[in-house]
Amino acid sequence: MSQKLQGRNAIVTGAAQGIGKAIAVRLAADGASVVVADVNLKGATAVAAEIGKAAIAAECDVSSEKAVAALHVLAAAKLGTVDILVNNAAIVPFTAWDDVDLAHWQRILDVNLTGVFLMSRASSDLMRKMATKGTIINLASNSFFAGTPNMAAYVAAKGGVIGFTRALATELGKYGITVNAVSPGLVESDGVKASPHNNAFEFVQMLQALPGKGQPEAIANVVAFLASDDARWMTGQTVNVDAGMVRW
Ligand code: NAD
Ligand code: 4PL
Repeated sequence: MSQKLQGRNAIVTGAAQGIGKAIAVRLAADGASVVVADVNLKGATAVAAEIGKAAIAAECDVSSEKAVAALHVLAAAKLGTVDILVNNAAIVPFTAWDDVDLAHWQRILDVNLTGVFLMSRASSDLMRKMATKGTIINLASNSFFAGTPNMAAYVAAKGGVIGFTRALATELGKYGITVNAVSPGLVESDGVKASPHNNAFEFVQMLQALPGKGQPEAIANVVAFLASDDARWMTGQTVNVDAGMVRW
């Protein structure tokens, strides 16, 4: 593995399992120090132990302004600054339209969109204070382009993430901070494996240009590229990583 991220400090949210775990493992393999943040502290601690001395586990609910502030106090104290923020944490629901009520809608928006705002607000403020030319990478979803069933609030939140990615790139460009998004198709993550989404692989593969089941490492590869200096001239972009399922 190259050491393209040597000396960089990263926060990955939702890194206790699935795609977030693969991203944390990959950024550390590329030389970064990684804060493995998750609402599931036990899982985050296990991932940090697996990575070794380059990782710190931290409990954080990204929908809580207080928890996000505490996470940044920890990151500033232990690492000094944040060079790479990966907003990966999200709830991935399988909820029939008839069950989409206001409570569901608000919870999904709180975690999947407001969580991205709260983390980006705090990390970019720290980056600016420390004059860090950092980068923010958001996990969107190709469900925004496909209008995937059984996740209406989620699809709406991911559309918000893509819009926010564009706006934040404009706001932060003058500080040398880039903001991009990765948009996965269906990925065989821990969460998907444990949900009815696991039954959609056959259907989704009919739409993909490339055969096979999407794996967390395939997403982590592209996040590692966006986190590296190779991507310094890209900002405000959303990159689909979905075996060619949607093309736009
Ligand atoms: P997952 O369910 O396997 O893991 C999500 C992690 O986020 C868990 O560890 C969970 O504890 C954590 N989390 C949930 N709510 C949180 C909160 N409030 N604060 C902090 N952490 C929280 O999910 P995944 O499939 O690995 O998805 C990761 C990201 O990729 C998400 O943004 C998801 O929307 C996106 N994505 C996934 C797929 C897919 O098919 N798996 C497709 C497109 C996009
Ligand atoms: C195509 O983001 O993009 C299922 C579950 N199928 O979470 C997603 C597709 C899922 C998706 C997603």
